[in-house]
Amino acid sequence: MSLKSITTLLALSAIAAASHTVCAAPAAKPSVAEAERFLADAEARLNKLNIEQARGAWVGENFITDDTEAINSFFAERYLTASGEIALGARRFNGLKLPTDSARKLKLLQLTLMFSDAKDREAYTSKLTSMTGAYGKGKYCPQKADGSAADCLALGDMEKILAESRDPARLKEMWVGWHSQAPAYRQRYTEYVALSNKGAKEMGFADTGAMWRSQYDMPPEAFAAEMERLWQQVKPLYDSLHTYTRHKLRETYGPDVVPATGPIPAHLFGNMWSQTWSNLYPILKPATGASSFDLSKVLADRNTSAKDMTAYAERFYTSLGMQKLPATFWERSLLTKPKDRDVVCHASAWPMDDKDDVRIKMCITPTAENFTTIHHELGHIYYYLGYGKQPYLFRNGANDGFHEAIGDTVALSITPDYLKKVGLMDQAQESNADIGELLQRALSKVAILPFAYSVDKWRWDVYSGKTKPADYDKSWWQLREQYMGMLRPVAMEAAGFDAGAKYHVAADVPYARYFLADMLQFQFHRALCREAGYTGPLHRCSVYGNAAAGAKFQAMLAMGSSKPWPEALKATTGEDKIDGNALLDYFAPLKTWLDEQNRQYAAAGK
Ligand code: X8Z
Ligand code: ZN
Repeated sequence: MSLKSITTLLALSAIAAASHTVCAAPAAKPSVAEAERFLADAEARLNKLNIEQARGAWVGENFITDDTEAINSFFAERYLTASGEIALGARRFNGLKLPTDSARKLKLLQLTLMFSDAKDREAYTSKLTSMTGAYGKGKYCPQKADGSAADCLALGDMEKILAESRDPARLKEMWVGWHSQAPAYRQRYTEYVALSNKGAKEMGFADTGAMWRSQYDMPPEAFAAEMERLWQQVKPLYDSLHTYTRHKLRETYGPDVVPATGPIPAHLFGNMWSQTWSNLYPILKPATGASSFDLSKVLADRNTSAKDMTAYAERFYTSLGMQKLPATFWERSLLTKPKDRDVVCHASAWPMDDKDDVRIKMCITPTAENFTTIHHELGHIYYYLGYGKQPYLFRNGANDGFHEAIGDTVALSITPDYLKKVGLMDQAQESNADIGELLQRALSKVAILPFAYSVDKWRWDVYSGKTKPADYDKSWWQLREQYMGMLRPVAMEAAGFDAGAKYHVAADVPYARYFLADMLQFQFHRALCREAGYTGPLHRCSVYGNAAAGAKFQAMLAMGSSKPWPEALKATTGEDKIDGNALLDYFAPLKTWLDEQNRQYAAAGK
């Protein structure tokens, strides 16, 4: 069937669905064969448009100009037009008894926005691409004392200062400098939210947040309850880490900067969004018994190139039996920040076609944090390659949390023993410093939990209309205080837009995925270590080079989204629920240690 006839068919079925007159001839019940044909056509059409869309987005984010922004929206809009038409057309087959795979495809097709008005569709895509571009171009240009402009700082420059400086005034300046960029697109975001909701409602969802929560093989309310259950499970561990961190920050910055109780100013955590605190490790590390090993220093001293960093990660995956990255990956990826143009530096992984054109876009520098992130990005890449043979609609993660968890699972295997094996750590280096190692990991994996939960709690309320545009910042900081125990370092501004200073808000990428991934990766790690026959403490397990663990992992990657995620989880881990216990077990020795430190501080009256 040609594309044109699909469109005509869809238009007719939409009219039929809208008709309630009793005298109209009843619409013929569609047959299974028709449904199968519809699905095959839809997949072929979307596959083609998706390749175009990926190219438009790639140039849009790699060479930010007004023209590439327009190209990006043009192709995004074409895809959205088709996916909306198809989603509407798919309704005709709802209720028909179909083979399991086809029924699943039919359902997946309808989890989307749909705009019947082309003007809305155009406004929606152009606002989105322009916000992503504005985020990528954002710069803070400090003024010198004499009023003349100093060099402008890009986000990466400011992140480096936040990571390394211990001068609270400088930290505050960087924090405020970056957060003052987002108000420029606050109005656009407000309009974008309204448009997005319109598209969600046309498809039958209460709002866009409800559509996001519907992507998990369960009703949206059940998903929200799951998120809360998981948060309650891990909250005590976060609280212990937060309390310990407060004591250390007070020792560093003094009681005037860090209060004894209540929320802590957000600029002191070594990260622009205070979402991971790894850069505080030198302040927080145990007084005795901690390893003095510093991977960032090793990578920087050796001038490890972006390509070499990526090759370390690739070798981990090939050691598990996965393929080498295709030559085009190396030719087409962007691995370092270009000097002569604006790009969206936020790391991302791209499936460009239905073959093996996969790419990374990341501004890699030789740090331990980037070393982990490149393993994260290759996790996405190997998922793309792993499910590459699935039909279009199943070329996706079992859920988006799975997608985010693959590379993180691999990165949990970056242990001292592994680093020695690949020559990044001296053989003589102490590797019996468990608490320090666990603390270092907790500073990213535990610290991020309330952040990852509350970003979408904020958006769910924005999309539902519970939070009005005038209250964006009020609600954002109410959640930061309640869940993260943090405070805005300076008073709020009338038209502020702090949420927009986070990439995923400006680019409208859902965030609950990282919360789920944080739990899932420990479940996967435990299962893979078991598969490898490992029985020791989980933080010392590395599955590097283990074929059995690799085969187990690859089987999950190959499934894509062809089955409801609990089945993929069960096949890999034996569990069918996402659960915080694997994470809690992993960090149990650290929890005991943190609680003991906190007891000692309390006993000393601090
Ligand atoms: O955005 C990312 C990845 C790309 S999917 C670099 N992450 C989240 C973030 O940076 O906020 C990874 C962990 C959390
Ligand atoms: Zn990711």
